[in-house]
Amino acid sequence: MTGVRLLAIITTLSCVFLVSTSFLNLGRGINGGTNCAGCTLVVGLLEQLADVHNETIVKALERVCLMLPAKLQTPCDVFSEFIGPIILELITQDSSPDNACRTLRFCNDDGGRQCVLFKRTQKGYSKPHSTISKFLKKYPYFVSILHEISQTGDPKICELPGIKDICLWLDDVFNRYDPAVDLDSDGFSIAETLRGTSWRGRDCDDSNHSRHPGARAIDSDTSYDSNCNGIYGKDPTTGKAYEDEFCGQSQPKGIAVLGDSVSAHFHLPEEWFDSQKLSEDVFKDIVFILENEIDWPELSTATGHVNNSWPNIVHGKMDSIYQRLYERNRCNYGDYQNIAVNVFDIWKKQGGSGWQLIEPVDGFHTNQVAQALTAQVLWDNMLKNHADFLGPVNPFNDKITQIFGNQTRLSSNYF
Ligand SMILES: *[C@@H]1O[C@H](CO)[C@@H](O)[C@H](O)[C@H]1NC(C)=O
Ligand SMILES: *[C@@H]1O[C@H](CO)[C@@H](O)[C@H](O)[C@H]1NC(C)=O
Ligand SMILES: *[C@@H]1O[C@H](CO)[C@@H](O)[C@H](O)[C@H]1NC(C)=O
Ligand SMILES: *[C@@H]1O[C@H](CO)[C@@H](O)[C@H](O)[C@H]1NC(C)=O
Ligand SMILES: [Ca+2]
Ligand SMILES: [Ca+2]
Repeated sequence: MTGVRLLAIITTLSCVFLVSTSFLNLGRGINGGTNCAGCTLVVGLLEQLADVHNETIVKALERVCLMLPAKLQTPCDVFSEFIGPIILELITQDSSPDNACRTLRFCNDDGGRQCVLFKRTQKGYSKPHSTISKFLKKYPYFVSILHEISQTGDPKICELPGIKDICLWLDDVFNRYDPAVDLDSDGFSIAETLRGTSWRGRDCDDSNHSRHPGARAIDSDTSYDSNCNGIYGKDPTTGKAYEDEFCGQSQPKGIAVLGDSVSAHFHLPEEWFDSQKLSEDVFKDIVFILENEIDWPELSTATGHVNNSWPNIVHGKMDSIYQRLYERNRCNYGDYQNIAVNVFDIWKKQGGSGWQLIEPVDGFHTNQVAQALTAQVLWDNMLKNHADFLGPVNPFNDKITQIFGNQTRLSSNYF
């Protein structure tokens, strides 16, 4: 049974929703929430595929499955063997995707209402519980897993065999806010994904933590490139260091972006969920994209730095503040950092939970606690890497306080 691998692919995508929301410990939503939405999309896509290509579901799935990169294949097989027969039987019974997922218990009728994504078919809507039980009895292994899961809450797609491995991998990817490859621990990497160069400028020497993008040029970079802008050495005609000659008076400026709403560029390509647009090409880079948490920092407003090489799933060109800084002044090369969610990491290391940094009503934007923490992280980063922007601590501060108190006399705005 290899036919239902596509299901695993798409369910992988659903996992992404799950893992990305579960790392914030957000609520699961009603009617089964993201589990239900994921399942319904999967089954709906299966039905469409068979329809569009006028072939058996198994055939269609086999074809699509071949589009997947190797890394996702084994878990797909495991999952296919587990759930394939169940889904096939459900589809053969002509139930709508909503009902199929209700039968599988990924969707439920919270408060007596059912939320549906697809048109209700006459057949199969509002199946009585006895029919569902009879159906599930044929699949004791599935039921035993459902039962196990329901001890801890609702059935979760991430608990299913095969998908579990994918979710574990994603969990690992999604919980990492520092580069996976960083031999000298300076926060900069030579690998692209896993919080690497897609997120922050490339480390030009991963064995020396004094050399990284945004570092201060040491000895004017006469013999080594310590700020990783690619500029070093001496001009043989003037005898001056190139860093001094070309960059010294140029006021080079990098960009560091914090705060999820500004920097995270999370979105799922519609081509992954549309049976008519599925092709090998739209899945070609799915591993890379997942390893970047579907956040596309390399194409984002703030830190974008590569041409859009996915015209089939990302529409439009890249333009970014970093790109413009670079065009304005070549000395700014590589000096970008997309470090938004590090605030969550720091908070969690202090024993907090992600949801404590989110406004409870809109469920997305950061609250005052997060704003303050972001300011602290931003300040520390400035202090460490760009103290020259801030100017020195004024040695006369104490004297000023001595003479002028808190200076409120001169200002109508107390703070
Ligand atoms: C779909 O496939 C069947 C069997 O292969 C064939 O008889 C039928 O004509 C096809 N329908 C269309 C619309 O191509
Ligand atoms: C590391 O890089 C800095 C700056 O380029 C340099 O001064 C230092 O000697 C280097 N250290 C080693 C061990 O190479
Ligand atoms: C993007 O494409 C343009 C034109 O093809 C090319 O000149 C430029 O070097 C590319 N930029 C990057 C970062 O690859
Ligand atoms: C500043 O000083 C004034 C006058 O001494 C005092 O009334 C006020 O409470 C002080 N404000 C703050 C924020 O400490
Ligand atoms: Ca380094
Ligand atoms: Ca340099």
